[in-house]
Formats: sequence, structure tokens, C-alpha cells
Amino acid sequence: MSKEQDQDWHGENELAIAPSKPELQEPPKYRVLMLNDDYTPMDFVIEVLEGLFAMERERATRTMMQVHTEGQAMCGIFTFEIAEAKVEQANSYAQQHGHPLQCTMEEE
Ligand code: TYC
Repeated sequence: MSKEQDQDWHGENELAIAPSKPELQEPPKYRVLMLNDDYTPMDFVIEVLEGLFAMERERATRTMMQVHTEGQAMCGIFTFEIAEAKVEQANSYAQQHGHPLQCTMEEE
């Protein structure tokens, strides 16, 4: 028991108040971002957004165009482990196909 919790308990003959249950914290969330480059074909980017980020063709196309014109766009929000896995899968899939496409992640 921590010092703070212990101080909630009083000696005999005093009202004893049980320490409240520690509240569960939401796990932190991470944004996966896709970055622009000059070489990855647009169709390949759309394929990655559909296959790895479960986007419909229309949304994948809009997201790809946002990356192309603004430099980056968000692909999704995930827990740390899922975001890390998506970034790794996107980057290695692009590398296997000889494209410089890069995803990165940041805390929300
Ligand atoms: N800029 C690339 C091109 O003109 C297309 C592109 C879009 C590349 C999005 C990467 O994440 C990206 N072929």
C-alpha cells in the first residue's frame, strides 16, 4: 500500500474509509502519418492505404492526394504496439517494392 493510500486509513475508533480503487487510465494513442516523396507511384500509395489502413478506394485516394499536396496526412490512430506494427509493415512493404514511401508515428 502506498503512503497516500495508507493515510486514508484511521486508527481504531475512527471512521475508516477504504482507499478508492485506482482508476484505469486510457492507454496513450498514436497517430500514424504518411509522408510525401517524389518517387513512390500514386497507385502504390493507394494500395498501401487500402490494404494496411482499411480505407475504401475514395478515402485512400483523397488521403494520398493530401500527402502529395500537403506533405503528410494521417492514416489512423492506434495504441503504441499497433501503430508501431503499421509503420513497420508500411515501410518494409514499400522497401520490398523499391519505393521510398515512409510512415511515421507520433503521440496524439
Ligand atoms: N508524390 C508522389 C508522386 O508524385 C506520390 C506520393 C503520394 C508519394 C503520397 C508518397 O505518401 C505519398 N508520385
